[in-house]
Order: sequence, then structure tokens, then C-alpha cells
Amino acid sequence: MRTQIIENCAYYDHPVIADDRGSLIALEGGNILPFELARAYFIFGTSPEAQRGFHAHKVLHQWVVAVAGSCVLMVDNGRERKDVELNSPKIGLYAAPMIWKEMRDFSGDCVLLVLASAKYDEAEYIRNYDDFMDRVRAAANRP
Ligand code: T46
Repeated sequence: MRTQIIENCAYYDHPVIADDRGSLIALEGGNILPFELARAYFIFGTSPEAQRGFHAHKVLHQWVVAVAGSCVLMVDNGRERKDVELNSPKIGLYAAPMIWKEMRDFSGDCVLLVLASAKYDEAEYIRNYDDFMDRVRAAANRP
């Protein structure tokens, strides 16, 4: 099931394959994920005071899963912003390009898995919020 959070950002229930041995979730590029998978990374060992993110991506699509523990992810498309608690491996948050993200309130056991549509490219990040908003406004004014 898809639940829209804000425009261009939604969370999805993962299909869970469960039997008496436990559960398995498979995420395939172009099938469950609305992009082909080029990179996976994960964030762990975060302190409860840590804040991460504070950027948007020009072209990158991402799928974010708290495979263990929990954290709060703030998503902002330049028109609206919302806090989402990620606290289950059964939920994936999809963020299209041009979503500003901030992460906080990590539990000590949090492992945040991120699946991405391209390899790491620092030039593709927008790390300044005013720059992000300028780009949002420019896109809105484009015919
Ligand atoms: C995002 C959120 C959810 C690499 O060398 N390769 C990589 O693939 C990544 C993701 C990062 N790095 C380097 C770049 C920095 O020197 O690792 C360092 C920490 O990265 P950053 O400060 O961007 O980490 P976060 O947690 O603020 O943001 C990360 C991702 O960068 C970002 O794309 O959406 O997680």
C-alpha cells in the first residue's frame, strides 16, 4: 500500500515473505523500487543527539528503510514539510529528486538502509536551503 506524505514523497508497505523461520523482504529495482538500483548504503552507530541530512538531491531517487530501530525523517518539497517516524523494516520511504531531508531522534540501535538510483556524486547534492528554494521556485515558474 502507498501512503503519500507530501508530493513526490510517499511510504510503502513492503511485501513480507513470512514462514515459521521468520520473514524476508526483497526489493527489486524497477519492480518494488520505482528506479533501477545503483547503490546501497546504511547509517548506523548514530547518537540520539545526531542530526544528519540537511540536503536535497537534484536527480537522485532514494528508498529509505529503518531495518532496525527508529529515527525521524523530515521531508520538505519546498511547498510543504512533514516529519515521518521510520520504525519498521516493513516500511520503505520513497523520495523523488528535490526533496529536502533532515534526520534526527535516532534510537541507539537504528540501522538506516538507503537504496539509491545512482552512484555517489557530491556535485548532485544541494546542501544550502536557500539554493534549494530558488530551484523549487524556478521550476514552478517554468512554462
Ligand atoms: C541522504 C541521507 C538519507 C560517500 O562517500 N558515499 C556515499 O554513498 C554517501 C551517501 C556518502 N559518502 C560520504 C560523503 C560524506 O563525506 O560520507 C560522508 C557522510 O555523508 P553525508 O554527510 O551526506 O551523510 P548524511 O547522513 O547527512 O546523508 C546521507 C546521504 O549522503 C544522503 O544522500 O539522502 O543520508
